Amino acid sequence: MQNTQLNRALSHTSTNPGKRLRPQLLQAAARATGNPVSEALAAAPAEAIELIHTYSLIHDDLPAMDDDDMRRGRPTLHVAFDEATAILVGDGLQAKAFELIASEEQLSAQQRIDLVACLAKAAGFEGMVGGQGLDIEATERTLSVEQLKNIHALKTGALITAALVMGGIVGQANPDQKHILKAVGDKIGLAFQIIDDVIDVRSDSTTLGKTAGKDAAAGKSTYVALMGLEAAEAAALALYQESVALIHDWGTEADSLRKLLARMVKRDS
Ligand code: GRG
Repeated sequence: MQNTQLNRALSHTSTNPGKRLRPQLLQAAARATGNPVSEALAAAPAEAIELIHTYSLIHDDLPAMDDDDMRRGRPTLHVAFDEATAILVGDGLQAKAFELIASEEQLSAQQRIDLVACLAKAAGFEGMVGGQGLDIEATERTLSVEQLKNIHALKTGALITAALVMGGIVGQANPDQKHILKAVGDKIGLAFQIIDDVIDVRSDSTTLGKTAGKDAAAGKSTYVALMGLEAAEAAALALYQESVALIHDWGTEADSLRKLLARMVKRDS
C-alpha cells in the first residue's frame, strides 16, 4: 500500500475501536437459521456492512453534517486528517463494501445479488441516506414521536435490519425465518436508537467516545426530549423484549443472537 494521505487515513480508520455490532448481528442471524454457516462464509458481507456503517459515521461527523470532532474515543477523521480525505475515505469504504460481497466466491451468484440489493437499499435513499436527509431538515423543529420514529427507522434502523436480513440470506433462511429476522431488526433497531438518545443524556463524552449531549445542544428532537428519560428507556426495553419473543421458539443456535439483542439495549456507549 502506498504511503499516501488517503492510505494513512484508511489505516487509521481500520483500527477504530467501534463495537462491530452490525457484523456480529449478521453472523449471529446466519447461525440462528440453524443451517451450517461457517464464520468464513459470512465474513465478506459482515465486513461490508461494517464498512458502510463506518463510512456513514465519517460523513456524519463532517462540518456540513453533524460537525463533530470526537468519535469512537478519537479525533474524527476530518480533524485527524482533513475534510477532503474524510470524504474520500467514506466514498471508498462504500464502494469497497459492494466489491467485497460481489467478489465472495463462497456465496452463490443469487446470494451475492440479494446481499448487494439489500445493503444498497438500506444504505441509500430509502434507508440511511434518506433518514439523514430528514434528520437534517428536522433540526430546530419539534417532531411528533411518529415522525421521529420514521427518521430513525431509516437513519439507524435500516442498516440494523439489513444486518439481520443479510444474515438470513447467508444462512439460506426459509420465508418464515426471513420474515421474523426482518421484524426482529425493525424492533431492535428502534430500541438501539432510543437507547442512543438515553445514553447521550446520561453518559459522559469519555464513556461514549463521542460528544455527549450533542443532540439537545443541536436543537434536535430525541426520544428523551419527547417522552422523558424513564419512558424512553421503558419503550426501548419493551421493544427489546418483543424482539426476543419473536425468536422464542428458535433453538440454541439462536443464543448468540439473543445475547447480541440484549447488548444492543444494555449498554453505556
Ligand atoms: C452520513 C449518509 C450518512 C448517514 C449518517 C449513522 C448516521 C447516519 C449518523 C450517525 C448519528 C448517530 C450517532 C446515530 C445514532 C445511532 C448510531 C448509528 C450510533 C453509532 O453506532 P454504534 O454505537 O457505533 O454501533 P460504533 O462506533 O460502536 O460502531
